[in-house]
Amino acid sequence: MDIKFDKIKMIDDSDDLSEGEFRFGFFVNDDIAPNNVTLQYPPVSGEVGIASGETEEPLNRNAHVWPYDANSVSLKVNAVENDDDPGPADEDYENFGSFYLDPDLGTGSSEQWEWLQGQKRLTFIGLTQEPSQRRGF
Ligand SMILES: [Ca+2]
Ligand SMILES: [Ca+2]
Ligand SMILES: [Ca+2]
Repeated sequence: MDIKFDKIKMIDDSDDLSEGEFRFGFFVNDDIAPNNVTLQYPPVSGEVGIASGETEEPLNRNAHVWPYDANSVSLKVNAVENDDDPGPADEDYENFGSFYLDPDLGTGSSEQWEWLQGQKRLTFIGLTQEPSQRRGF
C-alpha cells in the first residue's frame, strides 16, 4: 500500500497579524516512521510559514507498507504552531522539541504553542488492488 501525504490546505493559521509558523507530523496506523523515515514537514528542522487560505504542496511525505493485509488504515496528522509573541521581553520559542511527533498529541494551546490533531480511518472492500483514492482530513 502506498500512502502519499501530498498537500496541506490551511484553513486558519491561528495568527491574527501574520502567517502561522508550523511543524507537522504524519502517522500511518499511529506510526510516525513506517519506513524508518520520520514523516514530518518540514522534513528536517525549522518551521514552515503558511497563511490562512494557502495550500502547501508538494509535501512528498510518503510511505510504502507491504505486505498490508488489514482492511483499513488510520491516517493522522499533527500540526503545531509557534505562538511565540516576538518582543524584547519575551523568550524566543524556536525549539519545537519532539512533541509534535506524539500520536496522542490531541488538541490544545499554551503560551508558546497551539496544536491540533486530525485523524481519519479509511476502510477497504476486500483485499484486491484498489484504485488510488484522494481523501481530505
Ligand atoms: Ca497562533
Ligand atoms: Ca494569519
Ligand atoms: Ca505564530
